[in-house]
Amino acid sequence: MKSPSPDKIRNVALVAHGGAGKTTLAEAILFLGGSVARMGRVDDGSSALDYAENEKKREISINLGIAYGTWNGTKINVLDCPGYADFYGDVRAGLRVADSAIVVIAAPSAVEVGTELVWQFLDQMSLPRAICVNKMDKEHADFRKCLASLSEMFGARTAPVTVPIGAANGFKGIVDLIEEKAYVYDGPGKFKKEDVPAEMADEVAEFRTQLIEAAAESDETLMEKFFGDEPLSVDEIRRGLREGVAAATIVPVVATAAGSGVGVESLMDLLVGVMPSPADVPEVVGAKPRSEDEEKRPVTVDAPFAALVFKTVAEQHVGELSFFRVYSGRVSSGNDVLNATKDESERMGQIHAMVGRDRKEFGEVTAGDIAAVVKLRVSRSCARRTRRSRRTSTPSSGRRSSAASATCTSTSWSRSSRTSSGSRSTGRSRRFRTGRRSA
Ligand SMILES: Nc1nc2c(ncn2[C@@H]2O[C@H](COP(=O)(O)OP(=O)(O)OP(=O)(O)O)[C@@H](O)[C@H]2O)c(=O)[nH]1
Ligand SMILES: [Mg+2]
Repeated sequence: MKSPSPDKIRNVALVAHGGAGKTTLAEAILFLGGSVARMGRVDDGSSALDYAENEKKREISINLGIAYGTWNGTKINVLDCPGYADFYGDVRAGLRVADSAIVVIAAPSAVEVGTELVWQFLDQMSLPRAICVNKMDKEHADFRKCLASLSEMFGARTAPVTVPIGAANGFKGIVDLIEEKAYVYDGPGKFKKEDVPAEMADEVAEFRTQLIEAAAESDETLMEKFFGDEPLSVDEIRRGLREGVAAATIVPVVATAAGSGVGVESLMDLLVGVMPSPADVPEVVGAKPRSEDEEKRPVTVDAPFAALVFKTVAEQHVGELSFFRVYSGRVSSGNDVLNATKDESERMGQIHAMVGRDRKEFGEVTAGDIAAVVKLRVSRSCARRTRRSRRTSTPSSGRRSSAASATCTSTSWSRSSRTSSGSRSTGRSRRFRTGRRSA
């Protein structure tokens, strides 16, 4: 397996109040994304992500779950964050390497304390986000109430992209407002695509106008079309939303019942068509080892290697497994890289793509992607690595090329001024603080 190009990757964190359905949603994404043969469940211990014994026993997520699915040729790396406050360390770890987040809320409860907390985290990190109103099949589920609660709590400009057909026992599926089609479900991935039900015509027209207006506001040419009463194409709506999400002026909303896989396809369409890829976010800025100089690393495969280890776990029969995100360049098993925190050389062990506990061998990991490597000698979570140049691959050679010596250090996210065109910028820069030990 090899990484796709950065524009074909989405690194998305699922965050929420405890029990809102993040892991269930992630399981549906893995199933529809072709990574698991059957959709795992938290309740019967078959979850691919909540696989630790104490997670199975308590039926909650304790660790950050990391897995991927593929949708329309795009690799979606899912970072399933725990919901309970005791485990917020792992939420931070997941958000640190995500390019966007899905905030899951349980439809019967709407915004909860944990929703407010994760929203604050996302604000601090200026992370683009969408909202998933889940559990639409449960009693007291009320989509409009959730939208009102979101606006009231966060003042967010929400733009529903899908709306539910019915609620609670009467929940049948969703209407995709971009496509103007109804998806009537009969289990995960099993649906009939139909015309919008006649009784929902007014509601759909109202929400669709809101959506198109929100999308058009992000782009002058789209705005002209909107005021000229010209219809916007599916691609134009997605383009407008993409720019609005990146500029943090729009928060798209989808309705799901993740437990039965309802509405998850549209969420995956949103991830691929609207949410930012690693190529859409500004290049990383790092501090050169042994110097106060900064160096920028573009998110391209040909740039020197820079990565961040964001989580280290001890796995039975495997040993220590370190999850890392590549910010620039490429790396394969057997490469020598520099741990810039400790100023020591590190040989990359076997690299894997993870689906919860299951591993798939990874040939080469490139810019923007996330993978796991076994048994690193010196690197632990939050250590940063750059590729050692060929000249320095033997410990005795002692010098590094300047290209290889620039490094990414600990992250401090800050908002950057957007480009005047507003395009391709998420409105945040990735700055890596210079708080590193002197060499
Ligand atoms: N009826 C219904 N139940 C759901 C749905 N999604 C999740 N659940 C149930 O809600 C409970 C919690 O689901 P999880 O997926 O573990 O929620 P979570 O947000 O990952 O929980 P933590 O990670 O522990 O915060 C489980 O019993 C799920 O089966 C849904 O769409 N409908
Ligand atoms: Mg969970």
